[in-house]
Amino acid sequence: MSSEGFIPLDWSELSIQEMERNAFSLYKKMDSRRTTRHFSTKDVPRKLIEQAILTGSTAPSGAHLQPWTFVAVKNDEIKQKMRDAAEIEEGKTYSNRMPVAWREVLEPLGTDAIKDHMTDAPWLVVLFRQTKRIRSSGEFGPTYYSTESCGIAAGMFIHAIHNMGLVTLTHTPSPMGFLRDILQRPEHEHAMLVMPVGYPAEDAMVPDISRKSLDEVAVFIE
Ligand code: IYR
Repeated sequence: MSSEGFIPLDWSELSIQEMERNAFSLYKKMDSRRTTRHFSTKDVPRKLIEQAILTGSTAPSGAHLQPWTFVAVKNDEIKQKMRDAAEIEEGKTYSNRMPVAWREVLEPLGTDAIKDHMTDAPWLVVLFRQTKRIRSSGEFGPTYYSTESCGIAAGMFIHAIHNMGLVTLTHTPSPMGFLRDILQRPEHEHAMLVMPVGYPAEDAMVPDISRKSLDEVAVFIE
């Protein structure tokens, strides 16, 4: 491999003890993350949202195309518009589009078509997936693995929000086409997730559920 265009990797080895300490403390931190639908209206400085977006944007991506746009909405009128549109779609989903097999797994989570979080949370961050990019010729070209790339970026954004002491929710109003219209994004951008960000409400509740054990989620072949 030619070294032109490459720089040395900035990396230093940690002891196994340090790695174990870091691994355990990150696990404890991430295991304390919960998704709540109950947000306070307390303001969050824009700087914190910028920092979380920058963290999400460190995600690896297909051909390093970074095929994401994070739209962070604080404007109350726009948030209300987004909520109204989401409630119309979700009203249809919850009342007749949702099959029984889906309903039965959602029931313990207590979700419904009322989207208070979309106007209570001070920020609504919408992650758009870019399906195309501009080539050096000026024409559109495809992006690669944009779903995987944006999924990773969303995970890192969620991590950043939790790490700074705030809460978020991965909300998926469906279908999501209205977000492109309201937020005036180009046709090649597809909304993937709406993430309200803020402080939890004082009386915020979460479902009493647990996570799968290591044995249930992993197979080791040594
Ligand atoms: N999109 C709806 C329904 C919903 C679907 C799943 I899968 C969830 O884990 C939670 C909700 C909503 O956001 O309410």
